[in-house]
Formats: sequence, C-alpha cells, structure tokens
Amino acid sequence: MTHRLSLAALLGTLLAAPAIAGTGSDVFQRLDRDRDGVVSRAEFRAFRLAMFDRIDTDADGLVTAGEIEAARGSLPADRGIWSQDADGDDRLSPTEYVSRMRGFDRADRNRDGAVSAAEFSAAARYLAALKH
Ligand SMILES: [Ca+2]
Ligand SMILES: [Ca+2]
Ligand SMILES: [Ca+2]
Repeated sequence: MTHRLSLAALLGTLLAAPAIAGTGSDVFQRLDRDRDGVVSRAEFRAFRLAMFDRIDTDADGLVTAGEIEAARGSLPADRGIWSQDADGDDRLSPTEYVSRMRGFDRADRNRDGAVSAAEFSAAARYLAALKH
C-alpha cells in the first residue's frame, strides 16, 4: 500500500485532476493551452497554480497542511511537498508550491523540457496501472 502510494505520488503532481481516467488525453489537451502538441514547463506550471487555487479553500494565498488534507481524495498524494516550504512557515506560497515539478520531470523522458502526448499517455498509463 505504502509502496503503491509513493509510486503514484511520483506522477501524481502531473496527473492531478479528478477527471483523470483512462488515457488522460482530454487532460493533455487542457494542459496544452497553445495547442502545439506538447506541454511546456510554463503550461504545466499554470496547471499547478490552478491546482493551488483549488486547494487554497480559504483563498488566503497560502496552502496549509489542513487544506491539503481536505483536498485529499480529489487530489493524488503529493508526498514530499513540504520539502518545498522554503521559508519553513508550514504554509506553501504559490511560488513554493510550483518550485519543483517532479511529475513533469518524470514524464519528460527525453528531457527536452516539454511533455509530448506520447510521454503523457505513457505516464497516464503508468499511473492508471498503479491504481488497479
Ligand atoms: Ca503547448
Ligand atoms: Ca489557504
Ligand atoms: Ca512557506
């Protein structure tokens, strides 16, 4: 169980949307805002920031452990997220929240700084397999 969760967390940050199921191709299209067929770091960052806003339910611009806990279930486990709390105040600012994008880095297999549809669906399949 623990093992499965930690593996899921590797890709969870990339595939963090309740609608994700199957191939995730509709999610890819949402991520690829400029429709150039790949998801850039900037596009992924925008997606992470949108997620941040969803977690920040009291809209004070900071995410607390309680807010992350409340979002669990609709969001994948984001293990190690607190290592991004650079100022150690037990709250994550948007900057801290997007300071590392492990899901993106893992999905970008050929390290060209963009996630192609093929890379994305491979990552989605990998995550889906973990859930079964
Ligand atoms: Ca794009
Ligand atoms: Ca908050
Ligand atoms: Ca902080």
